[in-house]
Amino acid sequence: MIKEKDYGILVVDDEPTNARLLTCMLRDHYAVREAYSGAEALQIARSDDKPALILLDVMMPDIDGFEVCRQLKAENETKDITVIFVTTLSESAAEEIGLNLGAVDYLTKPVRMPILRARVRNHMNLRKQADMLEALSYIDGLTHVYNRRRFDAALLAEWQRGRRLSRPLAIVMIDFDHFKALNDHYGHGTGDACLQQGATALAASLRRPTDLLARYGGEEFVALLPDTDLVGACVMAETMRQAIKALRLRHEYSPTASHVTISLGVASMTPTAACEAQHLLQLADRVLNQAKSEGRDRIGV
Ligand code: GH3
Ligand code: MG
Ligand code: MG
Ligand code: MG
Repeated sequence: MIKEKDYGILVVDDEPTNARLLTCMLRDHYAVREAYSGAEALQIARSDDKPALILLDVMMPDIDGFEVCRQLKAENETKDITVIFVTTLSESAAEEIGLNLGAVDYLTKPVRMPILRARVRNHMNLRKQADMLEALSYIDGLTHVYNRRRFDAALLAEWQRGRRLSRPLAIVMIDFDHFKALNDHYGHGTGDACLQQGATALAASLRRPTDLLARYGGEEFVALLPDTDLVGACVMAETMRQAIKALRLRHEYSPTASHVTISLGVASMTPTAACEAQHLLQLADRVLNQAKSEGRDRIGV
């Protein structure tokens, strides 16, 4: 999920000696990089390897620090980067501008090492707490896989990515068979435990770091598989079907099997402008219903 290496610092100052000084104060505790212009700072902030926190000079010849901050806060990809101004501009009017642009702090040069370290540490801790809360808001409380909220966001993002790169996107819809009967006869506690074990087994079936499993609601789950065609998604679906069977969870009241089984619906398509992501979901849902009506414990395609 969130790794310590994701909490790097970028020091931005057009005067390399100033940047070096700040780096020296922080490098024992953080991975610190340097940029010597506003443009360079923006480029690094927009990259995949973005810093968690930026120490930002104000007066720079190309794009000044205020403008850098304005652009960072205006863009979705960079708005969460913590910005602290470090500048010789000591007037309170400048400080007001900086803070109103969304910076969390404003330090004037020369900075004292203990103060800089303490402020960076405090802001970094706040940032980590915020990230942790956000991560928790994406997790299903019962099964600890992703929730519907996370799935909806991922589906949208992967749909756009697939469209941009003309790559197929696949969905596997998963529904536990005769789950009402399981609850009715063994109790809700057993039903819950079955969903927990089932979710763990389904999640363990995924192969790529970009694959995602979410609880779609109730006893329904969904796997989102970027860069996957129909054949690949069917292989994945069969792996998941077998994984649930292999748990051998007792279900003597199922009309179709003596153990817990799942039905799955598989759909894959290359996203286009003419179509919305919901269409892929509807396709998967339709073939899942087909798998149900054909006898359950099977894959609809
Ligand atoms: P089908 O094979 O057609 O899918 O039959 P089903 O009984 O699984 O389908 P139905 O939609 O009628 O029932 C779903 C059941 O799943 C009903 C509900 O009580 C149960 N369920 C949904 N969420 C939970 C949960 O969080 N815990 C437990 N224990 N049961 C749940
Ligand atoms: Mg400067
Ligand atoms: Mg259902
Ligand atoms: Mg069901």
